[in-house]
Amino acid sequence: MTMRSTTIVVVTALAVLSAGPARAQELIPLREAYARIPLPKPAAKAVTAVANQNHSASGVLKDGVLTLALDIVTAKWRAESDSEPEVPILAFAEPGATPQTPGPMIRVPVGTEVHLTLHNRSDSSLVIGGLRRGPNATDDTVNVAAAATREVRYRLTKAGTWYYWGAFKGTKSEDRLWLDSQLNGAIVVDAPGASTRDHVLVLGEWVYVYETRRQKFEDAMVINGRAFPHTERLVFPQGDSVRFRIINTMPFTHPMHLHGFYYRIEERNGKAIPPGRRMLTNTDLVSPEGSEVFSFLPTTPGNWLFHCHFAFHVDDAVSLVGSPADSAAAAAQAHSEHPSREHSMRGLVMRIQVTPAPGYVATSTANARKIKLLVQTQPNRLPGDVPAIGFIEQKGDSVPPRNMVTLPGPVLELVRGKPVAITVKNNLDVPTAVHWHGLEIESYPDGVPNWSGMGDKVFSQIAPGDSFVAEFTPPRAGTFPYHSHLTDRTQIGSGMYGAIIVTDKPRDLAHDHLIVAGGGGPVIDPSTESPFGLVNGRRSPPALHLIAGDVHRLRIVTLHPDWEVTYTLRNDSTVARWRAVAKDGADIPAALATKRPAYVVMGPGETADFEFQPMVPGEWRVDVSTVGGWHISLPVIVGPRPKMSPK
Ligand SMILES: [Cu+2]
Repeated sequence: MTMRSTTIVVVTALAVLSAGPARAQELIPLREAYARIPLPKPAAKAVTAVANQNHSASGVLKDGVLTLALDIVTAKWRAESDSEPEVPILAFAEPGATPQTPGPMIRVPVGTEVHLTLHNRSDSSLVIGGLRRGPNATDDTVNVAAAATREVRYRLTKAGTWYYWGAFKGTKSEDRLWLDSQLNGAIVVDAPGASTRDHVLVLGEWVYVYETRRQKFEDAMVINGRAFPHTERLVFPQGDSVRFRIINTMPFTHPMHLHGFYYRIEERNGKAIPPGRRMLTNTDLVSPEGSEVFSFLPTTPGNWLFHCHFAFHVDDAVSLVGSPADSAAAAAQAHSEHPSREHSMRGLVMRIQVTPAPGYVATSTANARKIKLLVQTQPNRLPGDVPAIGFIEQKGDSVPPRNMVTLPGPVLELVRGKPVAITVKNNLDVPTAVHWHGLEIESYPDGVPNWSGMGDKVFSQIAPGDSFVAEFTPPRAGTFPYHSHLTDRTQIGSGMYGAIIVTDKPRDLAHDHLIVAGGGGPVIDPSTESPFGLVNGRRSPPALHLIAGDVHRLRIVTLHPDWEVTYTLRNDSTVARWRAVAKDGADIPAALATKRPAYVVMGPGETADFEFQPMVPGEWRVDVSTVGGWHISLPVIVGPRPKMSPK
């Protein structure tokens, strides 16, 4: 995990929570993040920049030479709808054309020579980088003084996906905050014969930090220059394969999650992955300032999402909606709740619609096994006497106490190919929704409020006192999470998550162990060291018991809404070795199913299965920790194999 540069004083709270050089005291109460501040105003001479969906390449390609001119201009831009706040940016533009964010895409066959003219029409001296990939790529930059023109010629010799960027002179791409933050443009260099039928998605952030010590900020996170719900809506026919090229221009990771389908990662950070080593996944951490190229087959029609799984990258923390135009308005709003906070996703989200093939028939869920989950609160359950929000299973007719939850939620043990009907009863006084993360099921039970489903049959949120029956047939054996899909930071953060284990035969609990790390309460006090995380529902979780000499499966489910989580299986002197066997419920390719040091970093929504064979009795532990946040140790006690009883 790469951190934001420690040379800059200003670190956004978002970056602190995701990957920043956080000390505990730098964490702020999230309500402070909502105290709105006045936005900077665009200059009078600024022209309006438009969102660039990267549908076409720019410049003129002739005889192996791309001729391209890029101006850098002072612009104004709306990250959200045309009625939402307009903010100042610098933007790339082809001469005489409308400026764009992200800038014009450079897309050429490998070996193309580029003749690039850069003309800086802004008042600031800038540095442009990322134009080519090489051993010293980060230092391979061009300075362009204010009003100056520079010509550069170079050859793109390696196929891959990355981006060019601009920043104020003397700074680096990771230092950018707001004015220079949208100086990004996709670069795709295609291998000979490669298909260009794909979608290039550039993830960006505009962040205006008002006061560094309290870290008040206004922030927008965008995909191709627009924030959800104004991102492009993608429509694919069922059964027609799709390729995404994800480019992350931010200096921290994003756990990108695709609903409904697995994708296979073909390229990471500009490097192609050989076919035998391509992971099948549905949630993956895109590297800071990195890229990922993957393909998927939309086999099931309906409405789906592709989104970041950090809760605060898909909620109002990354929206300018409601940002005040002046400081008087800011003062008036300073302590008010954001009006839309409870209801909508924002930021790094895209809608995907898959149109049904003729004659499509949904998978039957006849004779489904019935499960009933209640969603409720339990007062004072979490550290700091905070109420938990979570699940509890109702078995038969005996209704569990109304003020009790199970942390994490009950393990849902499902059988591959066998339908279930899970009734979710909402005993909260606010709406909720439940997502069965990673399961390749029909759209309607997928759990995204006002979106999951098809045609007229669309899931709405589960109102207080109401129930929803999610009927589906899990097609794949593996380890999965389930969790709230509404106001994630509050509901997942307070305990509304659990594990689904799909198997072909009952689990051997002596050799099959579950580790669930998730939210343990929303952020309440910046000075508290680690109130936020739970492992198997506890801050001091009970030990796992293993048998020496036997092979054990450890299933890890990561569902903390705000943190990347690191797991290390070790004792005081040694990090153990384990074999990776599955990720996100899918078996990993044989070439990658190797023994390795027992260490893994996971983002929210990811699962991973490992095999561990301790040879002798002893004590181990799984250290579960986050950067600058909480740390929890899970004891692992290896005992001798029980003596066989005589026949
Ligand atoms: Cu994110």
